[in-house]
Amino acid sequence: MHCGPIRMWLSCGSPFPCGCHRQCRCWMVVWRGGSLSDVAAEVGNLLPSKEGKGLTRCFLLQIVDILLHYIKKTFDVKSKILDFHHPHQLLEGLDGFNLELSDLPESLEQLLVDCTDTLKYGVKTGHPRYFNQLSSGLDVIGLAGEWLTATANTNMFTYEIAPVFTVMETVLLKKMYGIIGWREIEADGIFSPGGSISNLYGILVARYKRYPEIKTKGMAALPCIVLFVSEHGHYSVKKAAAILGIGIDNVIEVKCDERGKMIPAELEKNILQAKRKGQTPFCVSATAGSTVYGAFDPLHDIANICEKHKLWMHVDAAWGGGLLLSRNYSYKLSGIERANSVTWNPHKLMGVPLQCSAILIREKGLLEACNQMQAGYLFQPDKFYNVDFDTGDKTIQCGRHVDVFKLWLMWKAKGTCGFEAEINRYMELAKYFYKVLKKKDNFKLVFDAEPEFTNVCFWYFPPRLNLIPEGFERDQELQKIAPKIKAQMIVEGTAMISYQPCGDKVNFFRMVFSNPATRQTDVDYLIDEIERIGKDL
Ligand code: ABU
Repeated sequence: MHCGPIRMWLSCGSPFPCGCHRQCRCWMVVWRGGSLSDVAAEVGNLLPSKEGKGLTRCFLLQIVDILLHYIKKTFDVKSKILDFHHPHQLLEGLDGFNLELSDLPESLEQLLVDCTDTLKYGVKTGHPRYFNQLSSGLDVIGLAGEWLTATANTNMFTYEIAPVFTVMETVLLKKMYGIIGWREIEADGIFSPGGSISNLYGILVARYKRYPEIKTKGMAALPCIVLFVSEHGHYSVKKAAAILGIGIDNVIEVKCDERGKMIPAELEKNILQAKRKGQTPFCVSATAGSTVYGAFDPLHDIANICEKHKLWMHVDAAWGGGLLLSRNYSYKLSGIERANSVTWNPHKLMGVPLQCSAILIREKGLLEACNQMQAGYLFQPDKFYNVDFDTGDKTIQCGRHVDVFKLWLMWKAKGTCGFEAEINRYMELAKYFYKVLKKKDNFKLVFDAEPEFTNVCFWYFPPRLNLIPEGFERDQELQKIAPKIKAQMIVEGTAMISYQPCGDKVNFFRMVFSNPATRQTDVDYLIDEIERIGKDL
């Protein structure tokens, strides 16, 4: 006997061929009323419908099976990372996968097919050969945390509706202050929707600290304020300046050395120049782990300059923050303890499912003073519990997603040592990758020195390019190589790696390690794959 769910499995290419009765019986036991399609079950038959318990269980168990199938494929190196289609193809519809919304409800069976197809046409970011972004991997405990979070479906603004999560957030923040080297009593923070928003918070609070009147009077009450970030710093610093009404012309880019680290003497020169021009410096945003080169700015030198000129020191450690968990490598962030604010994204190096980013401020009360609006309908001061845990008035948003539980659960599961071991392994993989590339004639490193972080930047030269003398003409050709190789990888679904131009350098690949599933064999595979695709270009 084939019931509805089994038809769904067969049509989506599941591993349950005709001998599916064990699976089939299982569903029948789960939901005694029959299969999903037997009653053309619809969403209205699920809980909280009176008789909905069995059907809900049946539906959710099938969702779990779809996800398990996907997870298994994700970790299988032989499976494709993606089944690429162009946007117009997705919009037009693919093999019954139709994104259009209808006036009438679809059956639950159709929804299961839609869930399967949504994953089918997506990207397996946990695949061992997915190197495309700083955030990658698929952590099963983190995933469980995200499921639980979605099930709880609450809002972080008050203790009243998120008692466990708001207190959990304070526990995590305390842990992070301690790792940075701050005392709990002097620190504050919140989880925000990503590194760009955390950087925005850092600059917002820096400005408020210097000019609290900004909150009531606006920018007209301020002199021409300027801030500094290295030329390799994240673009979100400029975006924050635009959002905050500071203006991107008032973000001064400080020169870097060849490895992408801010040059402290240049910073000081820029500060003095700005003062001479009548501008008012108020903040420096240093970078700990730049996006492309993985560079760490010299934080102690920058802290000295900030202290001398009384400037707020923000450290964008969105990418590099996780390295603080490694006893071998945390020295690269030495000086971070002197920062006034820090961005740290556990969804990057620590592999927490997106999104999970913290803004940490070394002054209690400032976040709230800066952002508080005292909405009487939410933050009643006469509640019967300790309203210090109503953290919503520290934020620029109102509703706030629970980003802490998955991190907390992963920390419980791995311990700090577990994160450390993974991070150390990424550093070793980066060194291995660098050493292999160094020996290969057709690969050239953007800088020939051991990687400072897990980023390794390099060009691939097809043999034809070696015949062209170094210079403009060769660069014009080289510029096209990385995009072509990447395009073919995507179309074939074999690997994913990012590329970009940077300053005067034409397109180069940026390899990055933050995926727990990646092994040395995957690194070797990537190199072979680049050569295979690139040799005739
Ligand atoms: N700074 C956002 C992440 C960029 C990246 O994954 O390459």
